[in-house]
Amino acid sequence: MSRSSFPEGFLWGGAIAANQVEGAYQEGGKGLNLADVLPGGKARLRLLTEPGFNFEMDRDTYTYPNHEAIDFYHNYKEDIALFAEMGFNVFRLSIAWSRIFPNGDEKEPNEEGLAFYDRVFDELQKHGIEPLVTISHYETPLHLIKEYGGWKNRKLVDFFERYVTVLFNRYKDKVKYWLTFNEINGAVHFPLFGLGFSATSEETRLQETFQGLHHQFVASAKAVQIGHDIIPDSRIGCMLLYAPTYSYDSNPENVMHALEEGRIFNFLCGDVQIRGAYPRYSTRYFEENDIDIEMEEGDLQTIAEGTVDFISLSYYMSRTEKKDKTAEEASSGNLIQGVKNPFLAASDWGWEIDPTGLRIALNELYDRYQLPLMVVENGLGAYDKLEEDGSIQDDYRIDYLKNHIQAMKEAVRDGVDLIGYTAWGCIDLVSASSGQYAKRYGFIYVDKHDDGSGTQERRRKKSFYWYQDVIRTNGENLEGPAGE
Ligand code: BGP
Repeated sequence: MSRSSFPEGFLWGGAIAANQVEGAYQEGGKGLNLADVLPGGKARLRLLTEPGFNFEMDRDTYTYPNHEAIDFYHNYKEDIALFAEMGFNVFRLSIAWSRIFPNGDEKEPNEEGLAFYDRVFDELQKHGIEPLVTISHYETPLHLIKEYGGWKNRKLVDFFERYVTVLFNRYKDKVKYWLTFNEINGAVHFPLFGLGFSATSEETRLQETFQGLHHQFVASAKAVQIGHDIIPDSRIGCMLLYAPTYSYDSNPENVMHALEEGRIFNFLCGDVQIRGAYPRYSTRYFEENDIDIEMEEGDLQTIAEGTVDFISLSYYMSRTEKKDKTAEEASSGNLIQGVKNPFLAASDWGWEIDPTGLRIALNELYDRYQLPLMVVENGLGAYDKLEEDGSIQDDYRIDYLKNHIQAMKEAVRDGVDLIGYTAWGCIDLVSASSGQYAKRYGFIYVDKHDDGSGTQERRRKKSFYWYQDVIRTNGENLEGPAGE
C-alpha cells in the first residue's frame, strides 16, 4: 500500500455539466442553447471542428441526445443521494445559462430556472456536499449565437456580467467555489464549444478565436471582481484543458516546436487569467498569425484586476508534437492533434492514456503559478457491459483512475498544492465530443442508449465501491474495498 499524501480536508467528488445530464430541454422556461442543436454520434466532432455550422436542427438526419440526456432535472435527488453514498464532499456542476436567461439578452432572469438550482444546492447541502459551480460549460444560449454571433460579439461581455451578478446574488449563501469558463483554452481547437461560433473560414479561424477569447478574458475578470464583492469568502477559479506537450524526440527543432505549441495551448489563457496580462510571447504569435485583437480602453486593467484565486484543470491525455509531420502522422494523434506517442496505449476513442502526464501537468502548473490546483475532470470513456446478474465489472476504469490518483499523490509529494479531485462524468452522461451515451465515464450506470431506448434506471458499477473506499481512506487505499 502506498503512503498517503492527500491533505486533511481534501475535496473528493465528481463532475458533470448541465447540458450533458439535465435533459428537460424545454421545461422550466429554459431557452435553447448550443448543446440542444448538436447532433449525437460521429457527425458531432466533424461539425465541431469544421467551419460553417448553421445551428439548425435536422431531425430527419440526426438525433439530439442532450434534449433528454439522463434526466437529472427530475432525478437529481436520487443521483445526489448516490453521490453522498460514495462519500463525495464536493460536486462540480454547471448552471445552464439559458435556464436563467432563456435568450441570454433579457433584463430579468427566469425565476423557475433559479429555483431549480436552489433545490439542487439545498439537496447537496443536506448531504454535506460542497457545490463547485461552472458558470459557462459549452452551453451558450442559442439566441446569443444566432443573433449576435456568439463570443465574437463584445455585447456578450455585458450579458455575461448580468448573468453572473444574478448568480452571485442569488446563491451567495450556498456556493463558495466557482469556475468561470470551462476549458477556456479548448477554443484554440474547438471554437464552437466554448465561444459559440463556427469559424467563417480556416483563414479567419485564429483571428476570430482570439477575439472571442479576449471577450471571455474580460468577462471572466469582471466575474471574479463581482464575485469577490458579493461573496467575500468566495474562491473563483479558471478552468484549463491541460495536455502536457512532449517533443516526439530529442531533435531540438521538435523540442522547440513542442514548446511553442504547448505554450499557446496550455498556458496563454492561464497566463492572462492567472497573472493578469497577455504574456510577452503572445505578441510574436499574434503578429505571425495575423491576429489583431480589438480591445476597449480599460480591458487590460480589468484583466489585471480580475485574476483568479485557484486553477482548475481537466486532464485526459498528453500530446506529442513533431515539427514536420506527415498527414498520416498528424491524423494518428489525440483529440487535440499531435502525433502518436509510441509509449502510450489509447482508449477506444483514441485518447492516449498517460497517468504520468498528470503528474507532469500538476508540476508544470504549480511551478509556473504557485496557486492551489484542483483536478476537476479526469476519467475513462469506455464501453460498459451490463452482466446478466445486473453488475458492471469496470476494472479498466478502476485501473485508469487508480493510476491517475497515484500520479496526483506523487505530485503532492513533489510539493504541489492540490486541493481537490472531481472525476468526470461520475454518473453516465452524454459525451461532449461524440454525443454518445455509449461513451460512459460513470461510477453509476444509467440505462439509456444511443438508439433512444432505456429506462433511465441507475445502477452502481464495481468502480462505485472502489471510489467509495478511496474517499473513505482519503486516497490511502487505491486497491479497492477488499484490498486493504
Ligand atoms: C471535456 C468537457 C466535458 C466532457 C469531457 C469528456 O472536454 O469539459 O464536458 O465531456 O471533456 O469528453 P467527451 O465527453 O467528449 O468524452
